[in-house]
Amino acid sequence: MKKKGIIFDLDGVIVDTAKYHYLAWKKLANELGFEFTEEQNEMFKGVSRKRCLEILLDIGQVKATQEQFDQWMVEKNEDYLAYIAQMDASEILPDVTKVLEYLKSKDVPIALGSASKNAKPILEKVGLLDYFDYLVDGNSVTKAKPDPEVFLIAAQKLGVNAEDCIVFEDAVAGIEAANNAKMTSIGIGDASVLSAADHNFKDFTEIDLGFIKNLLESR
Ligand code: B16
Ligand code: MG
Repeated sequence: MKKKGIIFDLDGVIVDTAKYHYLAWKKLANELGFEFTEEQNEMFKGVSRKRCLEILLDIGQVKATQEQFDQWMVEKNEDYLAYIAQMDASEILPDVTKVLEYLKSKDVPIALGSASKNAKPILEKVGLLDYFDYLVDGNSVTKAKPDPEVFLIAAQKLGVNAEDCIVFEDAVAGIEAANNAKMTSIGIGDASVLSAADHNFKDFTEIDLGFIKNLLESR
């Protein structure tokens, strides 16, 4: 049996921070004089903060100097951090801890592969940091998903071949990144949106531990 490694995305997989990102972006949009809808926020999932702001300014047709751009990035993040500060274990998505516990019991190495620069404080706040052997986040990558960089670095840290890694992701770009890295991709969310994934589940409550056992024992 080959050694397997597991990689979790953060936002939308472990915790639902998309709602906080949305509120912080919406506040900025409103201050700049335009609306930003939850539907538009879908485009922001798995996308870097900088790219999100570029898209937001396109939506509002707002032109920014470099100085304004940098200032709005900081402003949005400060608002987002205020939401994160309130987080606790109750925000862990259902059955995520069950799967993490199972993986730990089988000594499977676990990494985080997230676009967020706030990944570590979020895992600390919800009390899950100790489950992770390595964190690869927005501070450690140069190329955004769907580039496979974030997951390839995670595989390297885990000491596992890319094709022996299993990735849990909620974003289209994240599934593409996992597929580009030749990893097994598991889509968490709407299967019609994440149709490129190797396996699809609405959330972790749908995942039977036997399914994970089979993945760990395959090939
Ligand atoms: P931050 P993930 C992503 O996290 C979010 O889905 C995306 O909406 C956000 O813009 C990005 O992190 C950057 O987050 O502003 O905290 O650095 O889904 O890759 O865990
Ligand atoms: Mg995500």
